[in-house]
Amino acid sequence: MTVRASGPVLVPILGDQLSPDISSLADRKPDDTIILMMEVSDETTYVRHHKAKIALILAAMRHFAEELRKAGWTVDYIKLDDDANTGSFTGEVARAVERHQPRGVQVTEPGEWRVRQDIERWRKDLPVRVRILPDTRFICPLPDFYEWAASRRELRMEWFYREMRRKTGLLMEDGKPVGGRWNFDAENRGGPEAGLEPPALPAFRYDAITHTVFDLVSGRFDKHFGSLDNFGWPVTRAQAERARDAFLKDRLPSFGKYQDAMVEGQDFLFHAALSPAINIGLLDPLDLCRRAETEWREGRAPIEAVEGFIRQIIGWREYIRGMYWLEMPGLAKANGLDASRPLPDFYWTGETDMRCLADCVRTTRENAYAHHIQRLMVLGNFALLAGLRPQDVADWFLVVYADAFEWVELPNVAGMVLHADKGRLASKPYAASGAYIDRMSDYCGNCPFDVKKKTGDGACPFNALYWHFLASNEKKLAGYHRLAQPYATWRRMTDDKRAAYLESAEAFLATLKPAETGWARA
Ligand code: FAD
Ligand code: DLZ
Ligand code: SF4
Repeated sequence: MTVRASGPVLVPILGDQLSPDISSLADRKPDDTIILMMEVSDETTYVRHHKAKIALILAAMRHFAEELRKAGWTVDYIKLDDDANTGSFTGEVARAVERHQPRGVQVTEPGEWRVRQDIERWRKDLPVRVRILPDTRFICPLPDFYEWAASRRELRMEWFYREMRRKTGLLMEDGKPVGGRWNFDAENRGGPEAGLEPPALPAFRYDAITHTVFDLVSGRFDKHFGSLDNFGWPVTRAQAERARDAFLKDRLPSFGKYQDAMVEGQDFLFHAALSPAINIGLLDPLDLCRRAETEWREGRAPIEAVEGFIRQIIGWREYIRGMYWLEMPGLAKANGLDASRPLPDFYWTGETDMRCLADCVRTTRENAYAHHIQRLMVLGNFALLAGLRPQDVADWFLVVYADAFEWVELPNVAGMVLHADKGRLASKPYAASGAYIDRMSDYCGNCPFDVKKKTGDGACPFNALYWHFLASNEKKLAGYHRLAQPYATWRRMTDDKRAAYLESAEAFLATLKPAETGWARA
């Protein structure tokens, strides 16, 4: 390795590092730094992302380059269709090292394992020193998470969340949680009420940069899943801040109450719809939580809404990220329940009579978004109960959502939804029958299946699948304390009843048509 004393420092900034205070720039000065941003085909096609996800990232990257230039930085920006583009981060960094003869490369650690492996290789292969810096946009540094994990037998989010409350001081007074409780979840169980009309998300006017990206994506990725017709994501920091402010004012007050509700055609309800902006760096998670806290302190939003929202970010989001790095690379192959059924085609086509699934796939296709309870209790629950292959399910979730990056998608899918990690992340599988979906949504009233019917023709498939799942996994799950009650119920049933459930489920599973290959990976 040549250690040069002169030349600028080259700072590659990846597509989910679009934050002016990213750690790779913290000690840099504009007159001594070349920022490298790269649109590369490896990233646009390692899975065949939803068109809106690619458009979001490329448009946000191009705007961020402008923002940096206005702030005085030199940005070397490689576009996807530039002639000499090698198509990979590694190839582009190597070319930039040739071009700029830097004295060093410094980069903030990437979000994904796959890219981390590439960057580690730069250290060996590039003729300059490569520094990899921690991503300080996360509240919990990875070494702290590993230390926390090492000190526990069970890695439960709730305990981790309390540490994060103490660390940030959010919703704390004199070292104690405000309101005398850490968690107001019990108040957050509102179902769908008739006439629930959440305020619309703010609409953005897109400029020529964004329209050029739409054209590029429509042309080059026309075979990818999803539509650009409804594209409404913020692609600049100013737009993301407008989206944030609209959420805090209009939807946060009801966020808690309707967090678990599902209403057909109401795609965002009172959710933030801010995960894409947070994940790519247009919004800072801690700043967002402090603003949410202010809404409570100044009496504009109730504690159960604000605590619930802050828990999602400093609790779930941070915990999920820690678990990803703790469990990789094994997590990507985990299959603790030995699930082997291929993904059914309706996850891509939306063609199913099951109203809940059809609506969740529709919003996914139209918006590159479904809210948490749709992902967990409809799309995820079905995947769990039907015994779908974890790697197929993970690929699907990684492709279809604008906020999907492996560090956050994979622990949610393999851990929270599929229990493929044998319970490292969640203390029991979130398995539910049709009754849960009926209670929390208005789907069942419009569905050709009868949610009250347990077995046979016209019965809601979730009902038989639920018992089929428990029965098929009895050896692995019967010892779970939190499943003792359903297993006791199962054992109390007559043989005929059990057989009817199993037959109904098998008959339904036999109707599933496996998806064609090529949707997720070329
Ligand atoms: P809100 O419901 O308004 O929540 C506020 C914020 O909390 C979100 O923006 C997000 O930053 C954070 N958050 C909430 N729940 C989680 C969670 N379980 N994990 C991490 N952060 C959370 N989130 C992603 O950002 N990317 C993904 O690829 C992703 N895949 C998921 C896959 C499955 C199977 C499940 C069950 C959940 C997944 N989530 C993912 C978590 C969650 O569903 C989304 O963060 C949320 O739906 C984003 O919409 P929102 O901004 O309206 O969130
Ligand atoms: C997701 C994505 C896409 C579609 N395209 C690019 C790109 O062209 N250039 C880029 O820098 N990043 C892109 N990304 C985001 C990266 O996949 C993400 O930064 C890495 O996975 C690291 O987490
Ligand atoms: Fe979904 Fe069953 Fe309700 Fe139909 S009846 S919407 S399949 S839960």
